[in-house]
Order: sequence, then C-alpha cells, then structure tokens
Amino acid sequence: MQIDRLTLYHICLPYVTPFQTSRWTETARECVLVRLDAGGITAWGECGANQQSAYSYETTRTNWLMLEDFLVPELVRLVSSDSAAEGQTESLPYKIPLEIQAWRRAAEAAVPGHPMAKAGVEMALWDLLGQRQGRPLQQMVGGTRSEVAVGVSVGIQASPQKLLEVVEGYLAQGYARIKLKIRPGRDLDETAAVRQAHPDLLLQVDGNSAYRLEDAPRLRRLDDFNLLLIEQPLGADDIFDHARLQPQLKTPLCLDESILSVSHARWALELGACRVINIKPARVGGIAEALALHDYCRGRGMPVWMGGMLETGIGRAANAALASLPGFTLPGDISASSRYFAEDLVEDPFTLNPNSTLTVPTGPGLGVKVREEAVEKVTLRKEVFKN
Ligand code: OSB
Ligand code: MG
Repeated sequence: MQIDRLTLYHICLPYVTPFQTSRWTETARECVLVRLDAGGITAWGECGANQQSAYSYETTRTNWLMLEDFLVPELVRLVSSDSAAEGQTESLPYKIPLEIQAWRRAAEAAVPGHPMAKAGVEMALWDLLGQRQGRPLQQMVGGTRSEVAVGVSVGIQASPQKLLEVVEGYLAQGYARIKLKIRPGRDLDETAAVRQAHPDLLLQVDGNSAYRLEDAPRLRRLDDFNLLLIEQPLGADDIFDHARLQPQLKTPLCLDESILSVSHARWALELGACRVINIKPARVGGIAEALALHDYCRGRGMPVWMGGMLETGIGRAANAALASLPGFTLPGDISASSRYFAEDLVEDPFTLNPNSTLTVPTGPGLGVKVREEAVEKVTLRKEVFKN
C-alpha cells in the first residue's frame, strides 16, 4: 500500500446553533481531519472527538497527540513494510480489505483505547481504497438502501416552550423523527410539551449519562410519552446498572456511550441492559468494528441505528453509507448539512429529502468532494508527514 503523504488538520467549524447536552455545550465542530495523498488520489478521514472531554475521555487534542506520537508512525511503518494480511475466511456480505485488517491489528497493538483517533485514519484508508477501486463505500460495506431514514438530535433549550418552537422548526423542514437531549429536571415537562403537541411524532430522548439508578422513578415517568427509546441514561461504564434499570421501564433502553465493541454489545445483550443499540463508527474505532457490531446485533434481533458526532460532511458520508445496511431499522442522527453548518466542507452539501431521508453518496470511496479551500479556512493547525 503506497501512501505519499499524510496531513493532519485541526479544524474548527462553527455550528449554526450551539448544541447543549446534559453535561456539555458545543459551539463548533472542532476535530482532526486525516488526509492521505497517494498516487494522485486524495482521501479523507474525520476523527470523532470534539474539543471537550465529556462524551468520552477523547478530545481534539488527545486525537492529535495519539496520532502524532503513535498512530501516524504506526501507519508509516505498516505502509513501508507492506506486511501481508491473512485472508478472511468468514463468509460475510462484505469484505474488510486486507489493508484495513492490517491497520486495525497494528493500531490495536500500538495503542489501547482511543477509538476516535483510530477511526479517523481508518476512514481515510477506506476512502483511499474505494477511490482506487472505483467503488463507493456503500458497496464495499454491503449497504442496500439508496436513501436512509434520518432525524434530528435537538439540544436542551431555555424552556419547554422554546424547545417546542425549535422542534417545530425541524418538523417544518421535513424531519420525521426527533431526539431530545434531557437531564434530570429538564426532561419531563420538555418531553410532555413536545408529545402533547405531536401525538404521533417518532420521539426519543438521550440522557448522556446524567442519571443514576436511583433516578429510576423519574425515568419511569417517561414511559407515559410513547418514546421509541431512552438513550444512555446512566454512566458510560455502567452496563450493569442499565440491566437493573431496563426491567423497571416499559420504554426500550438504548446504549450509546457504553458500547465500544462487539464484546460490550454481548454483555449488554446477555445482561438485558438494553433493547436497542446506537452505532457510531467514531465511537467504536471505525467502520470495520461498526460492521461487526451491526452483524452481531442483526444476528440476535437487536435493532440498531446510526448515531452521530455532529460530523462534517466527511464523517457524515461514511455514517450514511453504513446506515444503509439492513440492520439499521430506526432513523439515524444524520441530518442535512444545514442543520449543523452554514457551509459544510463538502461540495454537494447533504440535503433532506421530503420523506425524511438522506441520499447515500454513490461516488467512489466516501463519495464526497472535499472543498480544500474551505478546510484551509477553518484550520487552526496543520502538519504534514511525508513517507
Ligand atoms: O449522544 O448521541 C449523542 C453529538 C455529539 C456527541 C454525542 C451525541 C451527539 C448527538 C448529535 O446526539 C448527533 C448528530 O446529529 O450528529
Ligand atoms: Mg447519545
């Protein structure tokens, strides 16, 4: 595998509106982009983390650090040794390219954890291989739908009334599924206001680990609102207490922060900690692990849906391709570019179709053309690594 040049960009792209969750507020997509130049092809990847250490321990700067000190040198070593990977024997509807398998082994051996840093490199490799083979990512991963059902994740607002206004703004744009960010005290009145005004809306909530098992009576009151699911009320490392909580609720629990691998999904399933899983390639270390999670859940009848990290059009292209797999049976957090940014980094911004879907890119690799001048404009720091 020949790579001529790797470039890291630390970018900061402001959101059209701040995004407030139970535990942090984001005002911009501040992340690391990975660019690979190889034989005339330019490929891109997006690391998952944002500026703050809140959703997980990873941040923009830890992503940069782990890439610079460990992961980029590992990739350089891998590329120059051109070590052959063993062939894949399982029969799957897709193939994990040997180069990706070799990268995953090398990255795993070099660095424990830091999935969001690893995912940025892995995404760029998929993009490079796809462009080289003239194959869209969707085809490489075995995706089947040309459009994927989507919704919007709505941050905490000043009041239930204001929240309803914001939600109605999105409904007017055509979004058919809404997710509300909640925290103790900013949950029941808010959810009630939206549910009362829209009895048939596909509605779900996300606690981002702001609750404790002792809050079970409060969470049980959410059962009155006919929600699709309650996402990650308890701690990221607390699959066990989610298993204690789920039997006390009618509403399905969905795990996000708790699931970093197929093993975690197995624990959750065997313990009865949730009935739905949110898959984010960024959170689980990349596209290959997301595929494995999808397969695992599908084989056991556990519905999954595509989450998001408020990615730019680069990361969102990968998420949309994956969301077209058959196991993704609930609408994803993959909104149109305009929900996030005044100007996205990709040439054809993602737009919402009237049936609350996004169209999956069909070009080779990620299938998006990155506007290099737009990237440069929002770049705070850039470093080139030559092979
Ligand atoms: O918990 O799902 C989450 C964004 C950043 C970090 C965590 C989460 C989110 C979202 C937004 O809910 C999803 C999106 O539109 O990308
Ligand atoms: Mg979540």
